[in-house]
This record gives sequence, C-alpha cells and structure tokens, in this order.
Amino acid sequence: MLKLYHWWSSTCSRRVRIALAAKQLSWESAYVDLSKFENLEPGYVALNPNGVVPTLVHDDRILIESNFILEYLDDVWPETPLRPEDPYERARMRIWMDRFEHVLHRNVNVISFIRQGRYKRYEHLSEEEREAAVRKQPTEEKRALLADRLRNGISEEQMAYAEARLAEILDDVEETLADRPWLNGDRMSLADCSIAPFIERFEANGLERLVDWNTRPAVGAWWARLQATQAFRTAYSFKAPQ
Ligand SMILES: N[C@@H](CCC(=O)N[C@@H](CS)C(=O)NCC(=O)O)C(=O)O
Repeated sequence: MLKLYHWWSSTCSRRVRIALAAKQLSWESAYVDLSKFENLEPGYVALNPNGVVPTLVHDDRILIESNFILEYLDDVWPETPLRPEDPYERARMRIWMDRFEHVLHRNVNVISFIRQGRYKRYEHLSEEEREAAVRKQPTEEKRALLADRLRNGISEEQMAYAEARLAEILDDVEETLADRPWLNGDRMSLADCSIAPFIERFEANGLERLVDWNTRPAVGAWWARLQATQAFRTAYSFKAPQ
C-alpha cells in the first residue's frame, strides 16, 4: 500500500505524482496544507524531519526526498522504466537531478518567496509571533533561512542572482535537448520528472525571459511534449481543497 503526503501545488509533490502516474501506480492521497503550516505539525514532522512535502509511505516504510522517492518507485516497480539502461546515461540523469534540487529548486525558492507572496503569511504577525514561526521550523538550517528572510527580505540583487542560475540550467538543458527528445535519450526519465514542475513555476513567477521559447526552442518543444503526456496531466489534476 502506497500513501503520499503531498500538497497539490508543491513542485516536489508534482515530481512524485508525475512518476506515480507514468507508472500507473495506485496510491492514497494525504494532503498536507502548506498554507496552514500543517507540514510543521509534530505528527507530520515525525514522518518527515525536515517538515517538507512530499513523504511516501510504502506499507510501514517511510521515505523522504522527492528525487530519492522517484528512484525508489523505479526500483520497486521497474515496469515502465524511468531510468536509462546505459550506466553513463543513468549517472548523467542523477547529476541532472542533483542540480535540479540543489541549484534550481534552491534558487526558485528565493524567487517564489516574493513572487508567490509567501512572505505575506508572516506580514500580519507581531515580532513575537514571527520569532515563534522561526522556532517552529524543524531544522536549524530552515530556522536560519526564515529568520534571515523575515529580517532582511530578499534584495533585487538576490532575485537577479537566482534568476541567472536558473537561466544557466536552462541553457544546458537546451544544449542537451538539441539531439534528443528527453533529457536522457529517447524516453522520459526521472530527470524529466524532476525538473518539469519548475518550468511551470517559472511561468507562475512571471519569469518571462526564462519561458521565452524563441530563445530556447528545444526546451520549448520538450516542455510541450511533457505537458502532453498523460502522466503530466494526471499529476496536475490535483487541486486546492474547496
Ligand atoms: N529536498 C526536498 C525538498 C522538499 C520541499 O522543499 N518541499 C516544499 C514544497 S515543494 C515544502 O514542503 N515547503 C514547505 C516549507 O519549506 O516549509 C524534497 O525533494 O523532497
């Protein structure tokens, strides 16, 4: 039995939902409402010590980290493989995934804090309530990050730096897709699942230069190909609870 703790609009949750759909696996859905900070509730932090979504529970085994959840799904259900057979290409897939998490996601997060209005969750709070919100973060790294953002905000320079890192990645993706339809060859791979939700986030964040497909036509064609898959459509069919 598979149960995914996730949130409809979270990029990392979407990664996993794309892979689950591509593999046609059935799973139970448990929403963790990020806007209500349900990810910081002790019951959830007991499952995911970083207080983030997604978390996968397979029978009584708990797994965190979306990119590793993707690998796990492909290990346990190798039918409809989402990893290339060639070991070199497989390693390249993992290098992409590492970069998507540690460079791309990190920098999108900087921009989303402003453009998705996440700072508004804290605007109406008193100084004491803000300090309490920082203390509630389950890791020292997250406490430091939130404290810094609440104290100093995010500057235009930091926004521009983040956008430039995203552009670099898209340039490399463009180069890679020049002679292949998917990041690791002829078939969609875990690397494609891993970056897909961020392209939509570039659009949602109004990063027009990043989604101008005249500049990066191969990425534009790949993005259209990805959005046309049943897996993508299923993953994106999840909506905010009414
Ligand atoms: N490295 C983690 C990152 C997970 C992550 O940052 N999830 C975001 C949503 S995409 C989240 O839960 N954010 C809430 C928070 O940080 O408080 C993974 O890949 O699973």
